[in-house]
Amino acid sequence: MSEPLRTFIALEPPKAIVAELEQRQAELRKRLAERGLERHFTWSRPAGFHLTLRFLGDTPASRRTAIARGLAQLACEHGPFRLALGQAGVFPNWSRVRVVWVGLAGDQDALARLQAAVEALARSVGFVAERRPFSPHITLARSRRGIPPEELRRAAAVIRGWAETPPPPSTLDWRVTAVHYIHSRLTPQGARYTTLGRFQLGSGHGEADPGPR
Ligand code: 2AM
Repeated sequence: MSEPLRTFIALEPPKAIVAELEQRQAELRKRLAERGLERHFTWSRPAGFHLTLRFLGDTPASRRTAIARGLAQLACEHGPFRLALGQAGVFPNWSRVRVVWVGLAGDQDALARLQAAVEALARSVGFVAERRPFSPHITLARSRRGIPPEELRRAAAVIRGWAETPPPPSTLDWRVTAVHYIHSRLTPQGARYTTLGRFQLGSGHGEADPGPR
């Protein structure tokens, strides 16, 4: 495929963590639904739970090849590390909820080093530097446009109650072993994701497939 694709670089949590995120998401949906507020949000599908390291947006084929090569190289230089789910929160703030997310705990230093390397790769390939600081999160929901302010205020209170209720202690953490290069297709039903390449950390053996599909 030679036209630009909307792409990004991310970490994908393993099944057990996806299941835990699904539970947390279901609990929030239930709380909002009980108050007639659930319809004001779009909900990430479990297949789409990921930790974005760098959103690239429209990426021509030549840059996709360069990114895949760069990720293969970068994966050689960064070893596996451990992450766990952390506290939930919202962007940008409680009076203007746009994104509801779950944060990350665990080896933040290794995560930050990996993300900085991914950012440097994006720049070296010609992408403009990301101005926003990296704020690791996994998105569970986004608010729809045009919610009446009073309803948004009520929803924010519900989300805050949910975020501040500590979930059952999670002993789950996981070993991050790969970086994924992903194509995002926007459809009326929401974003659909296809993996273009998966790069094993510490091994030096990435599998890239940026070819036609
Ligand atoms: P998210 O991690 O907060 O969900 C693929 O679209 C991913 O890239 C999404 O998961 C999203 O953020 C992130 N993303 C989408 N559009 C973006 C944009 N314009 N700027 C930065 N990140 C974006």
